[in-house]
Amino acid sequence: MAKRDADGVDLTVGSARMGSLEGFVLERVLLDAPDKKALFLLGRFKDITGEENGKRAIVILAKRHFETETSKVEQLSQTALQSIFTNDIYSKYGGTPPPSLNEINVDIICPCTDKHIAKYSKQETFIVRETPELYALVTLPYILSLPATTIQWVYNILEKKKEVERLLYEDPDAAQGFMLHPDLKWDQKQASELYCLAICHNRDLRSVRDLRQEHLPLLENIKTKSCQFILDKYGIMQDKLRIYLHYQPSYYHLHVHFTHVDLFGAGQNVGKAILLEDVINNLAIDPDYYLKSTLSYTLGSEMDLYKAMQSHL
Ligand code: M7G
Repeated sequence: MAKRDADGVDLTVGSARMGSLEGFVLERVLLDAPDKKALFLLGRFKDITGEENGKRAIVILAKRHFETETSKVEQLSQTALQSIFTNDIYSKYGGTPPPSLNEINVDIICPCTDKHIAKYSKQETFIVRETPELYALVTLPYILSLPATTIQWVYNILEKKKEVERLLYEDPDAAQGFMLHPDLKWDQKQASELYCLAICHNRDLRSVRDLRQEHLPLLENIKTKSCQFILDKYGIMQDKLRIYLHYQPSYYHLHVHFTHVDLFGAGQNVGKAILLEDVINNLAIDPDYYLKSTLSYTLGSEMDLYKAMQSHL
């Protein structure tokens, strides 16, 4: 009998949710990302009977940044050293820190879809110029064709079925309210790596393309209340926060990214991130800015949206 959680979701993915990656059978390395010190793997979890034809999964392994708390740094003196070379006053070693300082972050998507595999696979990147006509002809039909399940995790958060204990702040107003959560990518160890996500309660807004001047109170509300919360809890001022939306996002339910300004990663690329302040400014100047504008962004050659655009050129 399959083991299920409170929502009836099948938990029998090998031994992953039971405490180890033992049942994971590697199919291939999707992506090796030295900049993120991360490895993206595709494979299958053995099913409960030990057969290898279990659910397909993506496993993302990422090395953690050092914690700077004094007690943690002091423990690093227990690091075992293996000499690589010495030359005059210079020497290099391989080091093995104590196990408690040697943990990695492990993210699992199981079962994963072909879209997840495309998203995390090595691929060529192209710049796309999306006119309002191209949006209507290709992008919007693509978004509408996506199964509702792709944003189930968002609704689980909004309905307080999942990540309840991780909720940082909520404004429950249906039109202008939102929930602030730590992003999946943040392990909450260091404020200098802060990454939060503000998810609005309004379910009609898919992306920046849907924003009009009437949504300015929502955007201002998200900005003001999230910044105040982050200042109170983490002591980070607004001018140390990079606040942005993605276009194209991976998930078409409006959300705003809040990251520490010193945190760098692919999600802040020109051609992907649009600063919230710029969105607010553009809508203040022209109520229909995002209805009328051509928007340029990057797309990977493996993405379904890129393929759909190619067939219309
Ligand atoms: P996006 O701009 O739609 O796509 O951002 P991106 O993944 O290309 O950036 C979605 C954000 O939601 C990302 O920063 C993800 O790390 C984050 N995220 C994704 N999932 C599935 C979850 C989740 O289950 N919980 C939380 N807290 N964050 C998630």
